[in-house]
Amino acid sequence: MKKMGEMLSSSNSGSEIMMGNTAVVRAMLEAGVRAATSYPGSPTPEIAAAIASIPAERNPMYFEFSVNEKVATEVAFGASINGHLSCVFFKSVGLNVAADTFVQLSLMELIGGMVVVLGDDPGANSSQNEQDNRHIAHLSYVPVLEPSTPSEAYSMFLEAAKLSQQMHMPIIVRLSTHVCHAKERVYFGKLNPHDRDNRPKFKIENGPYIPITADALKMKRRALKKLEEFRRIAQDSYLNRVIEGTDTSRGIITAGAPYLSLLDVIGSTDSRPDILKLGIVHPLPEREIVDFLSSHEEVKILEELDNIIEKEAKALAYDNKLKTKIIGKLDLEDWIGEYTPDKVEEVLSKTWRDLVEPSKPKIEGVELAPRPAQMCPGCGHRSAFHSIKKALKDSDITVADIGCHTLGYLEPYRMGQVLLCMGHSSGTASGLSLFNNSRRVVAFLGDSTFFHAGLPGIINAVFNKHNFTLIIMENGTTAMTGHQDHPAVGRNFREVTQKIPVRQVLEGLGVENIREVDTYNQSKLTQYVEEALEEEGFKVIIAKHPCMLKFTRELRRKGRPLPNPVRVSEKCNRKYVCVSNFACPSYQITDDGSSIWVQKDLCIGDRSCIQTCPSEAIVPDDK
Ligand SMILES: Cc1ncc(C[n+]2csc(CCOP(=O)(O)OP(=O)(O)O)c2C)c(N)n1
Repeated sequence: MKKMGEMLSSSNSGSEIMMGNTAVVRAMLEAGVRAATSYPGSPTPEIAAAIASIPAERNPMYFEFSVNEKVATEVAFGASINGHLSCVFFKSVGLNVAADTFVQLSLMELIGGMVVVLGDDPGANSSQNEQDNRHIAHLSYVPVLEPSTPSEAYSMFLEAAKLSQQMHMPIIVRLSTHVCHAKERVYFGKLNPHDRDNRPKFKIENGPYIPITADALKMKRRALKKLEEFRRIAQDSYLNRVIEGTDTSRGIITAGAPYLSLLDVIGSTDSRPDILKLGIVHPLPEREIVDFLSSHEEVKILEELDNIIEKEAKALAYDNKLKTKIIGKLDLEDWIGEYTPDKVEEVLSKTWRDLVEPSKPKIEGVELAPRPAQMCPGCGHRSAFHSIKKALKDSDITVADIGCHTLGYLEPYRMGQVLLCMGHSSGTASGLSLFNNSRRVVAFLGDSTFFHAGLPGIINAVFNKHNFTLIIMENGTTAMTGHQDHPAVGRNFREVTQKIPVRQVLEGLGVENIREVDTYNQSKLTQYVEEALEEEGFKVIIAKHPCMLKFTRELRRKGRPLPNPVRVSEKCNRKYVCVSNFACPSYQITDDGSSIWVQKDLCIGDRSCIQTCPSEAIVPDDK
């Protein structure tokens, strides 16, 4: 990490093998970004990790994890209209949370410039959906650059920053999971010191900044005009280019990660179609597309996620009375998911069988052991679900939220029967409790999510007197995305800060019925849930235990030993509660099913399992 930070802040030009996410940070520094903001979410958290690696004295950039993506966007916006180049980055669905703010940005004069780095997630590898944020860019009149490689992530960020500063408009650099995480040698330029003028430049005359009544329409007209100006730039930009092939009757229009997969698939074929590789995917370079279409008989549009370029290309062909056959994606049976080389091979073989034959699987069926997602050994959420389940009836309705605790929906806990997005659980539970006198409703919520999007649902539950039990799974961190601090922790990205305790916030919001318990105190938690479920109204249980993955990592870093693991003694009566109900992955059943043993390298010695054994057979291995 130290080496990475030094490389990122070195004033010399050079080259290094780095991830797309890291390359973006080098570009941020070279471009002179003053303020960067984010809320964590895959595939972009390594951008923050790279920023954290820069020695403080060599980092001129302010960075914060804001409480959610909307606030992050607003902080970056505020910095920009005060004259500072800013950047906000987050995952695909983060744009939904930021949307109310984000859609306004193109109406504003962003005098310092502002780059929005999005981590889209084709294949929904780590998101609750697979959304194509080009739609939101269209809706918001914001240009989109789309790199295919880490090197392009670097150079396109620089280009986006330059254009955004020139045109005072927001520009998206749209990454996808593969580009964020791929590694390659990136050649970077010098890091010249930037003029650090700290005088606030905000002036109302720089605007307009108030989009109300007739001005909202004037501002929309300006935004549309700027987008057209940007289209003219796109027309001549080196970011869109034609790569000539050997088959001049056929062409492919593509962008982003699918371009690399395409090269993999057709690299060695004799008759390669021409390729129009787009780096600017919104607004499209219309003249270039029309030229490309008109000089080919057939053109395949190879794009990941939705068929946005396809629709625009077809409209352009119609307007220009072109006869070119345009082959999109909707005729494919299964067009969703990541455009990996395998997928592109499948797609192209359906389009042009003579060009690409579907290859046989290269590796004959290797059987891998199934590895379902699961909570870590010692996870406080496991103790919570194990205890809560004892208090629930089959008819109860349980509402999941997003975080590590979502895993409670898995066997054997089976809690959390519906999930929309971060922070939905209180609102959804409120709706489920309407006209409902027979089925009790229980909702779950993580502590980072509490601050991110959980508060309005809670306030609404107090305000409108809803009837359900909310269990806040407080583990003192944003565990799922890599342990980022949140407002209850007492640290922000840079320094020790004031703690904003969950309980005090609840009390301040007027929640009267609050219980709080450490989840390792399993019988107490069961009792609290039983009691709360018998009561009317809105009840909150704070079920807390520190994230043990974070805790054990910190111990290891300090060179401190973990407590001894546990073992199963001869008292074991083969009731299998440790495996079947508690389901800590440290417990294993022997192949013949006759006994249970503890995998010592998994057990962290937390001992939360001891109380689960009806035969009292689990003992610390030091006895
Ligand atoms: C809008 C949005 N932003 C970010 C994410 C990524 N993400 C998934 S869960 C989560 C927070 C998890 O933290 P917490 O609520 O404390 O639960 P924990 O994982 O610690 O149990 C985040 C940031 C997301 N899914 N949606």
